[in-house]
Amino acid sequence: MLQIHGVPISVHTRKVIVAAIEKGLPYELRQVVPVVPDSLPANWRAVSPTGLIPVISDGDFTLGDSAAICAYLERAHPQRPLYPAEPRALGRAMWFENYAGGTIFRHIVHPLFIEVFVQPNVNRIAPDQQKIDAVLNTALPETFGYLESELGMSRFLAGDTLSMGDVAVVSNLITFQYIGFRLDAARYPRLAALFQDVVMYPAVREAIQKEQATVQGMGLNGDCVRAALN
Ligand SMILES: N[C@@H](CCC(=O)N[C@@H](CS)C(=O)NCC(=O)O)C(=O)O
Repeated sequence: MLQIHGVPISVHTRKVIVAAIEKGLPYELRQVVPVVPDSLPANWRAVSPTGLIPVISDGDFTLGDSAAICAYLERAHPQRPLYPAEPRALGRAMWFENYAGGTIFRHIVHPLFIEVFVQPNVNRIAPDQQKIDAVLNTALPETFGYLESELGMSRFLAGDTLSMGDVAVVSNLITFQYIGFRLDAARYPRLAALFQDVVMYPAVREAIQKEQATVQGMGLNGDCVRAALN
């Protein structure tokens, strides 16, 4: 069976879980939390050369990086595609998947997660409000404003059907809200509409439902996905 090493509230692990669910692949989630050193398996660096999650094991094949894993799953299990066939739509889907990991996560979700969750709960130090404000006042409006400007021509970021680009962007927005921040629907109405569409997509919805025990266990705020839980 496909094994996914990671935690479901990780924005990148969630992409892989959604792909497995969408494609009807049975999987086992092996809990690995990189910021909690005690949670790491003994051979972790051999499994994950970067130390990051997610990593999959599929029989004797091991692979890291959510984009590489999702591309692998797409080729190995082409049913219910998550990447468009049309060249420009494929390009856009991959662009937004990349943008989600390289910009939204790296410049917004990761620094905020470090300040509001890791510092107080793992390192036992107070969050740095200046760092939080810098993200909220600079990186966030630039990034969300760009996404807002890219929406409106089509229902999803790469056309009229959901792609991994949408899953990757919304996965960031879910974790961003779990850690206590809000997506301002008045300022970013198209992005907020995309968020609602994607969380209600059946495979995403199932992934969200399955991760609620972790959300509650970590003391996070699941209000943003209430609609997907009913
Ligand atoms: N490019 C990688 C990024 C993976 C990544 O940054 N994972 C985060 C969790 S979402 C992580 O492992 N963070 C732990 C750390 O930074 O030490 C991917 O797409 O899988």
